[in-house]
Amino acid sequence: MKWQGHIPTVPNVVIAICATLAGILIALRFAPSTLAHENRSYASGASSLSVVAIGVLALIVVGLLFFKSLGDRRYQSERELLRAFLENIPDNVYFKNRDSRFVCIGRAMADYFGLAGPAQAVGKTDSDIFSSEHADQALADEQEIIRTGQAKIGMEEKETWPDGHESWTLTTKVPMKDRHGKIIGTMGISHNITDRKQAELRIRYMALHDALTGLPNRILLEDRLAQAVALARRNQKSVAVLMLDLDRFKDVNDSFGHYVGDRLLEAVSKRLQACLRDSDIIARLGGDEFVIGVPMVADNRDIETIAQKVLSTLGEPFRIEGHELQVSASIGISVYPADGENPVALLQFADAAMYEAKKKRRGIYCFFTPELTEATQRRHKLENDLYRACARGEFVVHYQPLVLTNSGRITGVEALLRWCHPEEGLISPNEFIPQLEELGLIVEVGEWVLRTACLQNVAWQKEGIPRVRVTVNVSAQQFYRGNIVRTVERVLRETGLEPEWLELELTESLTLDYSETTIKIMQDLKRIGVSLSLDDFGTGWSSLSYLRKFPLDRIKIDRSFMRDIPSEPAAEAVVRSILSLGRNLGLDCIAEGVETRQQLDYLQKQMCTEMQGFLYSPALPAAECGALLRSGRPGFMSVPCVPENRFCGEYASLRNLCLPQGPIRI
Ligand SMILES: Nc1nc2c(ncn2[C@@H]2O[C@H](COP(=O)(O)OP(=O)(O)OP(=O)(O)O)[C@@H](O)[C@H]2O)c(=O)[nH]1
Ligand SMILES: [Mg+2]
Repeated sequence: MKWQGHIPTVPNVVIAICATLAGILIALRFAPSTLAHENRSYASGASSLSVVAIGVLALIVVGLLFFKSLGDRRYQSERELLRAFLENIPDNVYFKNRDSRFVCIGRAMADYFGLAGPAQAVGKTDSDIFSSEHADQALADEQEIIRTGQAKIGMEEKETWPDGHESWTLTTKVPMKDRHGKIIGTMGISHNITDRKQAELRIRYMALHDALTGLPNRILLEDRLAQAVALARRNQKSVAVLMLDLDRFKDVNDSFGHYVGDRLLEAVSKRLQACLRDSDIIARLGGDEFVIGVPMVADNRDIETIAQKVLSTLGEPFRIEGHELQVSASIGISVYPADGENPVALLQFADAAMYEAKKKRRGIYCFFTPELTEATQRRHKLENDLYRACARGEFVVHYQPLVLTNSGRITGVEALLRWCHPEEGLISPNEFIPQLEELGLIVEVGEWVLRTACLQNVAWQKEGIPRVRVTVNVSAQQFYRGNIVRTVERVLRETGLEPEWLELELTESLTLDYSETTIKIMQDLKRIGVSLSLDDFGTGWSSLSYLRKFPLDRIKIDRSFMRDIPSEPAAEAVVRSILSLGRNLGLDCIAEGVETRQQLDYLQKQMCTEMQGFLYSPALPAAECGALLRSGRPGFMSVPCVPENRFCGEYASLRNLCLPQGPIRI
């Protein structure tokens, strides 16, 4: 049964007084000497009075003892409850005196502190347990509670431990008062929220950092740049923003796989951090794009020194997963306050300058100039338009004849992608094909080109025109990610073109991956019955070993060698060597970019089988090319270039433009 009502507290002294009084009365009543001389009636009256008094006092004593026992039981039960609470509550519970020394703590808190038991905490302060950073704050909070009498409810406290690790608690601290309402200390309860807090911090970190390199992302970068700009404004200094993009990084992914690509990005980030100062801001915006913010710059010479240092540090070979990778980067630079006031504008201008650097010559840095804004706007517009171009059917395929050098007879046509922009007319493939790659549209568009070229060839064949092979360029993305074998099979089946009339042009850079995968894909393509040619031969590493390994039918000599014939003996020597190499390996050779009679004479002399170039014809719309095929016109033009063709001197095949044209420095 539980006692529900109020139990008066019976001090021991009251019981003692009552018991003493009762004792005195009993003594008086029964002491014979004291009563001997009293008269009998008085004696009998006093005797009965004292008996009554003794009885009353005895009752009082019994009553008091009863209440005391009840009080003791209640006290005992409260102590038990408190003990059970302190022993079992999983949160940290404590009582501290006015000096913020622990008077009592719960078992959980003792465990939390790493103590053998709660008793060990008595007399200790937070500074005996935590680092001073947290202890000072806790002391200040508790002293404020004692001073003001105001509780602190639901505070998030960060605790730093002597070994450096951190924990978080959700704490409520209230003043501890005695029965008279006097504040005698503080008491509190705190719940460990370290897991939740760490998850929150992780989410926050992820929201502000790049997952691969751990560098700040765009959001944090903009924030830091804003701080740098504010600091520079106060000190009349500049801030430089360097937008850095690795050159031909796609090739690393395509040749060695994304795993190696990722490791390279990490290594680049480490090198950047190592070569820059702690105060510099380094961020990764995504892909192979990094940004360096340099606060408090005095003049442009300092910026150039930094850009130069970054380029040369990245120029050192990287050793990744057993591969030695040689990379370069292009940097665009914008400067506060000369170019812009806010981070967004500075980043945009640095980006424009970076594109300019890529356009001029990769591996360099370029400062922003106002003229570049227009170019950037145009690029963004084209990007938007490109998405719609696919749906609206704005792409067309033109065909450039491949002819025998000795007779001028057409043996094939190369399918080349063109974009008829509704406002701007024909747009150079140099402008839009890299964007197709970036936007990830190249696989889709590449398949469309393949299908269109096959359909066109079938149409010409149906007309009875002498049969020629159609050559279609295959981008790296198509080759490795687009399931090219199944695509080619499907397109041939659907268009009805016999495989012998289709040739796929692969670029040398594709084949830098000597992996079994590359060879297997090539062999599967050969099994279908299509022929394979290696484009841009001589511009890459031209490893002779893969020429033997790969099931190729032809090699196409890069136009850059043709350009210097006959003026450059070295170019002649290279072409001669390639032709002889091809002959020895049983491969036909096609010379690209033939524009003059002298070049043709040279090729004839060197017994190069086929050629392609303006000397015979530029790339033509299907109808015109069909007319040329129908006429079977042999011979060559004397004019090196057809004026109405906007891409005079172009060799912008689909693949040529999405893969490197220069030596690949991987
Ligand atoms: N390995 C890896 N590749 C990525 C990642 N994010 C983007 N990429 C690839 O990075 C490449 C970035 O290519 P770009 O900078 O546009 O092209 P690039 O080949 O470097 O050529 P340029 O920059 O024009 O010299 C794309 O192929 C992306 O698929 C990533 O996290 N890891
Ligand atoms: Mg790049």
